[in-house]
Amino acid sequence: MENAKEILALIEKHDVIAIFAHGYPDGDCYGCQMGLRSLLRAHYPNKKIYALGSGVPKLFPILGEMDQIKEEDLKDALGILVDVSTLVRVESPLWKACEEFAKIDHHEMGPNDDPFPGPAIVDTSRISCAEILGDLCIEWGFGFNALAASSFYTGILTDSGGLYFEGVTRHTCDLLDEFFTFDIPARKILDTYYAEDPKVTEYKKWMKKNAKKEGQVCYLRAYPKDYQAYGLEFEKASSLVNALDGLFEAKIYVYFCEREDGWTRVEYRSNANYPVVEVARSFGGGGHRYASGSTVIHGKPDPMEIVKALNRVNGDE
Ligand SMILES: [Mn+2]
Repeated sequence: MENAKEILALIEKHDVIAIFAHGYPDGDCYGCQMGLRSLLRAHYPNKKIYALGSGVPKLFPILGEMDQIKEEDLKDALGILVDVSTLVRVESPLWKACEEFAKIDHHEMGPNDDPFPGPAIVDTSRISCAEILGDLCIEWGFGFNALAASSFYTGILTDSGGLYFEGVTRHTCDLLDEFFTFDIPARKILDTYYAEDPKVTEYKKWMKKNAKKEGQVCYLRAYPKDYQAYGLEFEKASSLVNALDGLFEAKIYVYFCEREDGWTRVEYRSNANYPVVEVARSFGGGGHRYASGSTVIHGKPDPMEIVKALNRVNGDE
């Protein structure tokens, strides 16, 4: 890879290197940051190497914490983007303090994105950025260590849905084979990453207890006082419609979650092949055939009218 040499030359040139990732960090971008930081620090003990952004706090005890630095610390720095396609999508605003940039990624650039200002290695066929970075570190002659192997493992396993999604190849497995020459706390990493917040678990119990049934429809209305009692924000609480799945053996379930300003997110689901999208559309929303959404604003339309409309839906074949 031609750009691999160019990026390595930049790494050798700069005494300060900051590794950046995307907002709402996931296992792949955080794993790439932790893995690359660990290998760069091992290989260049005299350089300052930082991983910036919020990371995945649940995994900090296993894979490491993010660095807390100031803009001044990045004088003449190289910024390396991992798992993020453009500077504007980088989570930490500190990227602005860097002098030069490089990028390793598996995302497509948007048609309106500015060209990336530095050498980039992008392969959109890869299941995770960690897989590309793993190859690159081999090409650069950085031996892996247990922390880097565990970090890249995290990226590959989480972005591939546990090797489930399209895009996992023999090569993915070869890399994993390499990583497992180290003692990787594989089960612990994934258990920790996928562990549900206990507040969410408790709120879901409340949801199940308070849901109602009308005809073929299971429905629940939730108000700020309901989810706030469990310490949840609207964004999280309103995303939990699937907690109603299977209740009362209903064909359709619908969840009305109101925000503090009276705006209500309405989520419709059917796991029994009852198409809900037409009803969602008739109330100004849309989505997929069996998973849709709409909104209610200050009680309009009346949520019970939505429940009634859903009771008129017939199942597919
Ligand atoms: Mn990724």
